[in-house]
Amino acid sequence: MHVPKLLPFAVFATLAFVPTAPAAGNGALDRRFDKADINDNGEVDSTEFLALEPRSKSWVEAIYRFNLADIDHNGGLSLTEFRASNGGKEGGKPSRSQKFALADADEDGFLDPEEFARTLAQSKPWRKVLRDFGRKDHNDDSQLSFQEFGGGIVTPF
Ligand SMILES: [Ca+2]
Ligand SMILES: [Ca+2]
Ligand SMILES: [Ca+2]
Ligand SMILES: [Ca+2]
Repeated sequence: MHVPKLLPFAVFATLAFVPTAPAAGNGALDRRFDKADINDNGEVDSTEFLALEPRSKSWVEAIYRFNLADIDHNGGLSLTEFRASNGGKEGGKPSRSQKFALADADEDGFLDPEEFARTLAQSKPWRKVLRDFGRKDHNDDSQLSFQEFGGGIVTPF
């Protein structure tokens, strides 16, 4: 936060205090935040956030909501961001093209099996990931195009 140098101390103290001030009715959410913040640095990063997610959810679904909740895009959720997003539960689900783009870590426009796994339930065994991958990889080049992924003929880029 940018604070002008000549701001009276009292005002500055109030501004600085607001984001961490306990608010009524947030008890359960705040406890969840404390529990999620494993390294106790006052922010829930993506790894800590993923640990909160049920294993039936895919990595891309979780990261999609994490990114929406991370309003200042600093890679972590402050308590304020955590509260505003109801613990990262707001935002719904990514579209197919958003899933594809999120999963494509090296941004080459294709998903390799590891990237593809990010679009499936985290609990899915690797052999099932590979089986699903093989079914979709019609040209057997060990890469899924957006079309093979099931995205239709429109590319996400
Ligand atoms: Ca943390
Ligand atoms: Ca943030
Ligand atoms: Ca890729
Ligand atoms: Ca392919």
